[in-house]
Amino acid sequence: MNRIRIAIQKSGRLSERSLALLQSCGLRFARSKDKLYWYGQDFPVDLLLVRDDDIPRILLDGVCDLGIVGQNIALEVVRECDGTGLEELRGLGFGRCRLSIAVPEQTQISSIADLDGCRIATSYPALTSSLLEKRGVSAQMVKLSGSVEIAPGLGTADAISDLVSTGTTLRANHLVELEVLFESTAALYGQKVSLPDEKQALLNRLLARLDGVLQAAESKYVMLHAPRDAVEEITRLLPGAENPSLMNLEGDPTRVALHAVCREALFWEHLEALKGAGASAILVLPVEKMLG
Ligand code: PRT
Ligand code: ZN
Repeated sequence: MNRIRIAIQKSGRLSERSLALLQSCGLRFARSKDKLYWYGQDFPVDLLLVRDDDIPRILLDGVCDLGIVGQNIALEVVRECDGTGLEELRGLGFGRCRLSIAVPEQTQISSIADLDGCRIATSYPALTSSLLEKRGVSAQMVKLSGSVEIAPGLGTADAISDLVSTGTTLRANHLVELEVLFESTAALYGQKVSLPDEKQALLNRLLARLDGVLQAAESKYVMLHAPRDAVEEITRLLPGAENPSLMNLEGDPTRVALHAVCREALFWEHLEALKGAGASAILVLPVEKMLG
């Protein structure tokens, strides 16, 4: 059957962004009553809504072709050894967090090396121990599926390895971040298998749309007026811009209108530098879709 099935998180930090991303690829779904399986309309892509932890297994078992999940979850399964059939197809840039080692405010541990032989509470034992082993540290993993941050206070671990975003949870539990082990974002995963031609063609079409959405999200359309003799310098100052369009300005032969797509983030500092180089009437517009 030439339909693609994608597993996404049913309810949690990744749910809304995962669905919104697929919708911006032009996918629409008929929501079923039990809300676990959504049938794709217009485009043969269906959704399965599940707990995020189940997504790698669902892919490895071939229940779904694609899944959107945090790299933290996928890599834990990969490190556990049976996840080598998973392939990261695209990083998606949302659900950002870091897997960090944190220790009690009062502790003898002051560096990663001091963790040798210590007990570390974590929901990511395989990923944590492999990242520590790369640094020559061998520690004992205490696997917990939640409330990892209370383990040191209970005396069941000397340190924790947990996801951090704002750091509020650590502070509330009198823990300090010792070091970031790994930066994670949500990613689109697939199986490392070859698909029948038609299904592969469908997947390629979906990936091309996804690339268009991801590129557009970073891109900005810039319009400005520039002195004719500063066009080269101004083009150089536009991040990720190629071949701008130039147009004459009626009544002013010394200046031109310049339009360009910037494919990298554009900050106030960039705009200030453009102004410094003689640009005026600078307008920055969002880009909704991009193809080719
Ligand atoms: O029910 P289900 O199993 O599907 O969801 P879940 O509760 O296991 O996962 P959920 O929705 O909390 O997280 C889904 C994914 O979001 C994670 O796998 C990460 O990839 C990503 N993510 C991003 C985070 C965080 N930020 C995050 N801060 N996941 C968890 N946290 C937790 C962290 O474990 C800690 O308890 O938030 C706390 C720390 O947050 P701060 O802001 O206090 O530092
Ligand atoms: Zn989960």
